[in-house]
Amino acid sequence: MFTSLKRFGIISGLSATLLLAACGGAEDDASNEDNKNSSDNADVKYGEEMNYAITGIEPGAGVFQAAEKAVEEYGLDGWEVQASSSGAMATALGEAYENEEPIIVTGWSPHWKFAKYDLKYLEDPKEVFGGEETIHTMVREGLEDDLPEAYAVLDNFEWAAEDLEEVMLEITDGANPKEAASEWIEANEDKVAEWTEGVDEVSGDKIELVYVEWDTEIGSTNVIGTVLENIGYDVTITPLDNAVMWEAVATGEADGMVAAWLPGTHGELFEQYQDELVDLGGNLEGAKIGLVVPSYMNIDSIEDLDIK
Ligand code: PBE
Repeated sequence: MFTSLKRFGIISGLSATLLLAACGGAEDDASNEDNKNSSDNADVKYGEEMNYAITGIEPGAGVFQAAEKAVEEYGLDGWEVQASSSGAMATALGEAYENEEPIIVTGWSPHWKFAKYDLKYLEDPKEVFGGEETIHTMVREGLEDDLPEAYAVLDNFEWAAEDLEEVMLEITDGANPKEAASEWIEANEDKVAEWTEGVDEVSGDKIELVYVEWDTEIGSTNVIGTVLENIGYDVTITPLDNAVMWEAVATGEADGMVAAWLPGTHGELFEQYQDELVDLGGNLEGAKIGLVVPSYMNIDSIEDLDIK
């Protein structure tokens, strides 16, 4: 399923986007070439057309809070980051894209939207959105003693942006998240074997992972949850709000999560809870957040947004 040429093309395209996004310098060069007169951009008045609204996601998300900070720091008077959900943001983006209308969304990578649409991050010279991030795995204190096999698997869990993108694309194309996870696991036995190497099977021990219904986390949590199920765990995955997810692991109500974006996006939550949970380190490198627009928009930087 993942090997069809079309899909391969989409995934390679996405990887290139991430690569460019990851090396800010290269991206800058490319967009400057596309848009020789960046001073032209200053004349483009998108604000009114967009009702001075940035299409946000859940207000508890780090990227939402960073977007509000950006409005402040760039002096975008009159602009508002509208609370929504990740799903509604994606729908709004798809609709605007179809009609070639301007839209600004709070975006992140890895994400399937870069494979489906031609998009770009707005430059962020004040670095309000931070740089490249790593997604960490966090577990509750005591998990190593209570469920050593699960602890080992969660500790070993590590994959590439391209892996998660494959799962996300399947889900956005209509696959049930659990089925997409199982398919990815079947197609990537070698990778999964590294996570479960030397780990004994268990018989029905209960484990609860928490996550937020962001596309990235739906994909990753379903994959690691299914891997744990395959070695014999009785796995529950529970969607929560961002802050509640952190709190649940810190208080030991939940066993773990694979959704901690650091150092920037969830930096404050990490600071708040770091003494009460166990950081198992990165499970994915090269993640990123920012303001994302369709490439057909004649604007390159947050600084170029017109104020009311
Ligand atoms: N996200 C996806 C999250 C982290 C993962 C970028 C929407 C956030 O902003 O908190």
